Amino acid sequence: MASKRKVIITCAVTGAIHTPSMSPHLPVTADEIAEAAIAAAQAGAAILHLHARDPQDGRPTQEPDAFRPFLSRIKTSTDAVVNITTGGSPHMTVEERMRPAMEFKPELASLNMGSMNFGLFPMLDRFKTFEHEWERQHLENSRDLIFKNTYKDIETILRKGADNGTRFEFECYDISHLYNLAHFVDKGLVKSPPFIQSVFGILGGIGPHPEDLMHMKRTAERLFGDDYQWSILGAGRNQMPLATIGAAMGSNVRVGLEDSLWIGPGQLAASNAEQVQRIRVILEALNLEIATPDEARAILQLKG
Ligand code: KMH
Ligand code: ZN
Repeated sequence: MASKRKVIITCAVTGAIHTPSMSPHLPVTADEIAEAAIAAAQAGAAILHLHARDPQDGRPTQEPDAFRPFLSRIKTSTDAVVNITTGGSPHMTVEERMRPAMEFKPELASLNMGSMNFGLFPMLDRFKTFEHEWERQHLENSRDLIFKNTYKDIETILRKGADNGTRFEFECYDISHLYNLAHFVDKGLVKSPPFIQSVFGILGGIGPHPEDLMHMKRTAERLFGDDYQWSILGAGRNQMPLATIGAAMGSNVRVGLEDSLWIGPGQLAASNAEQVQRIRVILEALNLEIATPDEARAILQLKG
């Protein structure tokens, strides 16, 4: 009997985009992040993509000491692949953003493949009351914000990651980011297979239409042939529909409260695990199997 394709579920647990006033379910403290991540792994996430927050007001932080307590709890309670952000928040400097990945040398880290506008301000139409002033500023200031990922920045992170045995989730928010990745593959700085996280629906990046997804896939195939691993991340309400379309076409998937606070129209997800369970049901209905963490390590050729 032919074996079923294994799909890697990544869960992005808290991120740096959403703010605590938007959802009471967004994990903020180290204990909340650890518990949410462990539950997501138990629900079927093979990879946990992790950011940290200041426990006082929920502000994103790249302070390694803010990561340490939840990393150690996650490592003792799960065998999930730990993926540490180098994106941090678009408001931070690249040096700040790199700190935790350089300190903890994880198997996997994110790497954002181009500079771009990063429009968070449309969320002001939906969310009007904030407990902390920084939350409003975080959205408002994105009108005049460049998420800086120059060639020098990308090369620095690639070289330091290689020294640490860290491989990357290449965050590609637009077609040009695939060409940037191909450039670094050609320079010999990226080992195959690159793990491409195609991001849809961020204002400043490619849109969330299925045609956009097709264009990303066709371009990735033209640039990398069969020699890449593809994953789909749809922002906000696009999360489940795009993950479903992508999975049916051969992609891996990413869910989690970093990317969407929702489980249905107007309905907040109660947890990260709820989104993992939802995509798992969809994948199984598509006759696909969930990759275990060790299967994900083998597929992505991680150091383990
Ligand atoms: N928040 C996502 C759209 C990163 O952490 O490097 C992309 C992201 C960036 O996960
Ligand atoms: Zn992230």
